[in-house]
Amino acid sequence: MKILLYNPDNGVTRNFMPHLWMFLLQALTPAGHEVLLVDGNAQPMDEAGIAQFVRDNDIGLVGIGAMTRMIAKAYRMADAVRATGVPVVMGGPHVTEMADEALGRDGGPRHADAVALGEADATWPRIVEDAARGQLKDVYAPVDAFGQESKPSLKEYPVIPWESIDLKQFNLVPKAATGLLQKIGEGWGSFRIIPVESGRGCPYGCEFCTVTGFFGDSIRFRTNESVVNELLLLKARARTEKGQMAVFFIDDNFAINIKRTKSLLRDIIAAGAQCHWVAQISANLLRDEELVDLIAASGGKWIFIGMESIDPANLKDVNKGFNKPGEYAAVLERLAQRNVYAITSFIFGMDNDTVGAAERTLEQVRTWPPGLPIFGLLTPLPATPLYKRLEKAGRLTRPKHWQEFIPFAMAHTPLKMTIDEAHAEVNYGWAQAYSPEALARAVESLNDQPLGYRINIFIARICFRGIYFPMMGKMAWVKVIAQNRRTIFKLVREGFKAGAWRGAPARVPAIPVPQAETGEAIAQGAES
Ligand code: B12
Ligand code: SF4
Repeated sequence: MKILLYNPDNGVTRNFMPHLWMFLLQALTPAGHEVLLVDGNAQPMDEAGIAQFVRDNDIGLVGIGAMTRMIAKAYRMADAVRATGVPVVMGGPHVTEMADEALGRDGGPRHADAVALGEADATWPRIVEDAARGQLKDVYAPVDAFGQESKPSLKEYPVIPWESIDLKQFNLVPKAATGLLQKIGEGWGSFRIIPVESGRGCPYGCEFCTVTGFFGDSIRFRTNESVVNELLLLKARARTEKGQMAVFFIDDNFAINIKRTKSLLRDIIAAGAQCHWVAQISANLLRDEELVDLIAASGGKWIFIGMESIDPANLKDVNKGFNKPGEYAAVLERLAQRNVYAITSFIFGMDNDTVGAAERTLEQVRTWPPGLPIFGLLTPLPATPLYKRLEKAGRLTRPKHWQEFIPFAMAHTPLKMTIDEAHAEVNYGWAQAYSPEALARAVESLNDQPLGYRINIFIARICFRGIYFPMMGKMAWVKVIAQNRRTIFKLVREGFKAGAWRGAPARVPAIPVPQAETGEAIAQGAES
């Protein structure tokens, strides 16, 4: 049987990275079946397109996975597939919580023939065999022989055959630039960010997050060896293709167990498996100097930190009191000293937010080493404690907000400002943090660094700007380039100066860095 695994875009924005679940399920598919992958983020497709694809390729089963914000598109695509007579199985965080919606048991239309609840590593082979026999069940739940929920230990992790997977659709180098870049610099024919997981689970239960409910609070890790081998495989592939590759460790908190993370990073270094990587790590764990040293030595370049708010009252409200705004600056400085920078994520529209929250946040951000601040709105995702609290309080204004996805739009009323005011805060955050002046300041703040670092922060800022101000089409790019022409000219001019690309002096800390406080067992905090 031929199987199509499809991940939709949300119809508005597109991800920069393929989704791990597709590669994982492909690797877990029993022998004798062929699996094709289409990620709508890389290969846009509409309803007619998917129906045609299914017919042209003689597909016998379609698997669709989606987050809440992609679910409306996912349902439309599922409907189009089912109209061709091919069964659809859906999985992922949204349908796990809203299985009745997907199966049409809530009074609405049915979109899926079957739903895979929770982690599908063990159920996927069964689903495939049932589908091949024409005997799909409605619901597949990961349970053991006693009917108890069971979670994969990850000790036996499948080998994802990166050496042979068709990754063409995930190349981030624009087609028009590929030829030129290949001529300029060996190794820039392609650039891909590949998701790799080293563990699952987070015990913290932040009020707005689905992770604790979905993956459970038991943390599970792959063996160091299996992670290292995967990195070696990816590096070999990038070398063969004369391309570039970076890894996104998608663990909710890559350093949730500091001792184990250090041992993994040491093994990566020992095996020569270093590559440029990004990971999510909570601020409190980055107090550990040795951990930060190992991050830098193993290739860590960007750390995603879910700061959420600079207001401790807000953090307490959403059960994330382990974040200490007072230490954010020191943490970021500690990373920057090793030329590791942070993607700092903030949420507006929290219950203690008042008008001016964005400017107050930016005042702090401007004093920190340059990074990539991102701003979102508090969103009640289905089945989260936040959703339940707001529903009980009658504060949900769009209780089924996922049925019509609107980017950066509140679905409930904040306590101390209006919905419009919350929208204005998020707009202000993005507009100020990504203005040509802010970009110029970020580049200038790295004047003591080699040119490559300055170019890196500039390109990263331009790309991240697109999260809020989507840059669709050539004209949008021309406009952004024109607005930032001063910074671009400056970087180009410097590129011609001798020595501009050389040497990376150690940065002198701008502020005193408190001593490390290591947590060797399961440490506090996690991000996503
Ligand atoms: C990496 C990641 C991203 C990446 C993009 C996704 C990517 N390309 O991988 C980035 C960083 C861009 C991102 C962005 C966002 N993300 Co995100 N992200 C994740 C993260 C950390 C890992 C995803 C992952 O690969 N997990 C590991 C795989 C193995 O698990 P999985 O995807 O769940 O798949 C398993 C099962 O679900 C199931 N399954 C999944 N799909 C399918 C399909 C079929 C057919 C079957 C049978 C089974 C199945 O089988 C898999 C194996 O067990 C998750 C948290 C997490 N730990 O999962 C959040 C998570 C998915 N993100 C979330 C959110 C909210 C967002 C944002 C909206 C955040 C924001 N406010 O901006 C944005 C939206 C992006 C967009 N374009 O619209 C939420 C989604 C919750 C929800 N109900 O939708 C999560 C769960 C985190 C959270 N805090 O709750 N994210
Ligand atoms: S620490 Fe991160 S992953 Fe864990 S519950 Fe909180 S937001 Fe979710």
